[in-house]
Amino acid sequence: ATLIRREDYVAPVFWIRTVDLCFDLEPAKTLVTSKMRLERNAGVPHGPLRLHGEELNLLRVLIDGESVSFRQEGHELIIDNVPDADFNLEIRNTCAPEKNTALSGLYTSGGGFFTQCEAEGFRRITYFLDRPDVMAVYTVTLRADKARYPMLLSNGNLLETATLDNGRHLAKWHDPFPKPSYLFALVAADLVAREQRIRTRAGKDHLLQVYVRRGDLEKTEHAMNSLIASVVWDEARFKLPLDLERFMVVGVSDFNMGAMENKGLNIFNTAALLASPAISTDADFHRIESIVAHEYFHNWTGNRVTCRDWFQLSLKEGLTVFRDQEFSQDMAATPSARAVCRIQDVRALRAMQFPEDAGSMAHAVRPDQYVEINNFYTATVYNKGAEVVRMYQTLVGREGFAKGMSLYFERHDGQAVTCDDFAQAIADANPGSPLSTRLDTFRRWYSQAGTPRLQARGAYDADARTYTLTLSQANPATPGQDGKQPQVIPVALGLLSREGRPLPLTLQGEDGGTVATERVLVLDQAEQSFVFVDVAGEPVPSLLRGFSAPVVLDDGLGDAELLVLLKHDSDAFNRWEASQRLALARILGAVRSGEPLTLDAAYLDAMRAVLRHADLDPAFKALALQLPDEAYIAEQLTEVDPQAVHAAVAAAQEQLATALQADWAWAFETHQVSAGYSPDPVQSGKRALVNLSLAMLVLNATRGGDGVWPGRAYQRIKDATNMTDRLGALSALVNAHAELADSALARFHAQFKGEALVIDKWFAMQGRAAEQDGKTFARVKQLMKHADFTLKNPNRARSLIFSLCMFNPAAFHRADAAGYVFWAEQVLALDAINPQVAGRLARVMDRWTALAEPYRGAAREAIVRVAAKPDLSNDVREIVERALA
Ligand code: HT7
Ligand code: ZN
Repeated sequence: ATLIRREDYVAPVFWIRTVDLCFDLEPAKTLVTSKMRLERNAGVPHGPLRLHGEELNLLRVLIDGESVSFRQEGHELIIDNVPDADFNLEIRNTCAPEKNTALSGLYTSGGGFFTQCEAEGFRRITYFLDRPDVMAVYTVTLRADKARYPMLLSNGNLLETATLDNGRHLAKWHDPFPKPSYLFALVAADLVAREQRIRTRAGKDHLLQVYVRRGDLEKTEHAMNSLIASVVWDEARFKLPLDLERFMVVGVSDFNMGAMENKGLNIFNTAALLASPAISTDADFHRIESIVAHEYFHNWTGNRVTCRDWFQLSLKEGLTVFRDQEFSQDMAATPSARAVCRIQDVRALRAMQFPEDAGSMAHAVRPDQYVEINNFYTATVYNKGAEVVRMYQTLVGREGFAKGMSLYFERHDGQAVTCDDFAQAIADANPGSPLSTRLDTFRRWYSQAGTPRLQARGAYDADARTYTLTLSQANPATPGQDGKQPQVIPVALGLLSREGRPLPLTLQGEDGGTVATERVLVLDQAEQSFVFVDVAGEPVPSLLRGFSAPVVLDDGLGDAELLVLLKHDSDAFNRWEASQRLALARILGAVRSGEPLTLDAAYLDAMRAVLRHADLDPAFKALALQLPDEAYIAEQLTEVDPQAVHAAVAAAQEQLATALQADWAWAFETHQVSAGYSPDPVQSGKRALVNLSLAMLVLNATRGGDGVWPGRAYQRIKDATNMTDRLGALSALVNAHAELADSALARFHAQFKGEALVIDKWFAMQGRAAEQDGKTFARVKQLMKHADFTLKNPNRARSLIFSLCMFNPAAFHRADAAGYVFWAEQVLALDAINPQVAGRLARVMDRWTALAEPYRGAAREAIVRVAAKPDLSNDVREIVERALA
């Protein structure tokens, strides 16, 4: 395996300007003819032409119509003698789509052909300069059996169709936009489309199409509405119009990730596309909207301006996640619903990215090296990358950021560029801003891995009426990186009086005219102090509002201050944060002391007050009353005993259920939705609170409380008119290991037999069920033998195996090591089928060195066992070797 380093980047020796591809599609053997126009890159030294190719059968190579000598070395086709002037290169090869279980390149699924080329899948279709800085104009001809593959799609515009002999037909497509090979796509399948014509603000007409299998058409309405909303939003917010006459979206059920932004032909995992109230939860509707938007937004951030090399991945992914997060917030409309979006994004960041930043795979937002690029589609590149983009906006303001985006496109439209180019454009568009005066320091967000620790301490001087806030930062060492330098940390803050009133914020040296009650301080040194004047009494600081930087904050606040923030903070994010901190302190106290957890009256009363609050949004209440994720709790500990963490969380859950039983019953009864189903924030917020309440009531019933609730949950599963309520009731029974759980699961399975996406949920729910005496683990082992289970479909494999290993720490980390043995077996089994999916599963062990014994030793043994396998994929080998380094 070769280590690829960012600093070794060299521009390509050749450009490919145009490519004419012709496919004769057959599942066992597809013939690919590629005719390219190449040109030497005058800017780099002469060298041979080296094309990438994997798992291909080469038939012929012609230059300007003449056969030419070539060499094949590893995954390269090398041609030493090529003309100095522009020339035509023709290559003919075959590939085997039906054998392609890795789902990278051209593969078959459900009787159709689909492609996935990011990051390096195009080289599994034909020989090419498969790197993002080589951008070509594509013309694509597809030939296939007409009855089996009536739809023949590729990027761009349809030029012609024709009927051929032997029941075959042809379609020819042309994409006028030069693009890197990772954005190429083709689909040949028996599909139907939902269509919508739209006229954009710019007065142009476009055809939007969502292609799916025949029976799924009615599940595409939400995706189409999301797509239309995305087009409208990008034009309004960033003045970025749809640049294609036809924009197609296709669903496929075998897919490695959520979706792919191929130019004009997005391909989606059906799990990220199909929705109906009967089969999808509110969370599914929300997720689909954001993924449809994400892929659409890539049309500018990724496709029109792409990445120079894969180290720059966050240039498109961090920026596009930021854009989809902003879109979701704007769609949410009310301030409270916006805050709920932000809370959910931060929760995901902390549960996924913080552990990554502290583990064996820690890497910078712009990594310095990789063996397998597929391993770097990470929470750091995506979610921390989005936080970095958010900080630009915080530092230059919303308008300043939009100006920066315009300059970025003015400068780089049609180019393959770097994260530095983006930073420069935002800074240049905002001269004199807190960003442009600190740009070099700000850039450290791209180069330094690890989550910075921000410490804040306040000192009030009653005589001088000043409040001095001292901020300091430190960033712990990560593999290969110690001695980090200070970063730019925007700290949005407010000060509250002890009674909860917002205080005016005037810094020493400013004229007293400033009356803002919220402002942003910029920390760019190891330590800085800020003196607020005219402060009437000792304030309660509300720091890092809206989570203004991806850091761990230590503000030293105790219960009394947190209770003030929980009650009064005008920043909903920090209000939620206070609820989490109160819970976290109690759970960590129990875990660290080894004493059983007992929730105190102050905490329970505060939670009751939140639940019963007259004005708070139900969605917010559900989030505030949810305990922190076990993964996030584990991150606060230097040595983690997952069973002790789980025991404390389970005890907290039970006590919350019992102490607030009457309040949960009240919340359940008073938040029912009677109107027709809509996934909007108001309805979904009520359902979230109702389902949380029901889960608490069922849990309490199984612990000796009011025994009526399991029966009510069972009845609700029968009567529910939407999947959110049905699944909520089912998971209440399953998580509490209620007696009725098994018959409810059987009933649910029978009802949704044949609905693959719902059966995925059925597996996932059992894989994620709260562990109790090893029951969940035993159930998963049993389900691996279920007739509906298969490792070949990534959604299904994830639904059961990942649910256990990734999302159920207490069921996975077993003292008898059976969880780790299971993990090793599944990583190896998956690696033989689909290395990308296996690589993801391998990541579960990233944090093994933080485990307490006996988990630590057993985890190491399992990793060593995987690493010992001689023919591991690069994907898995890189992960396990980094874990053991
Ligand atoms: N840009 C895409 C990332 C991607 C991918 C998608 C599907 C299968 C394999 C893949 N490898 C990389 C998806 C996105 O971020 O929008
Ligand atoms: Zn993306």
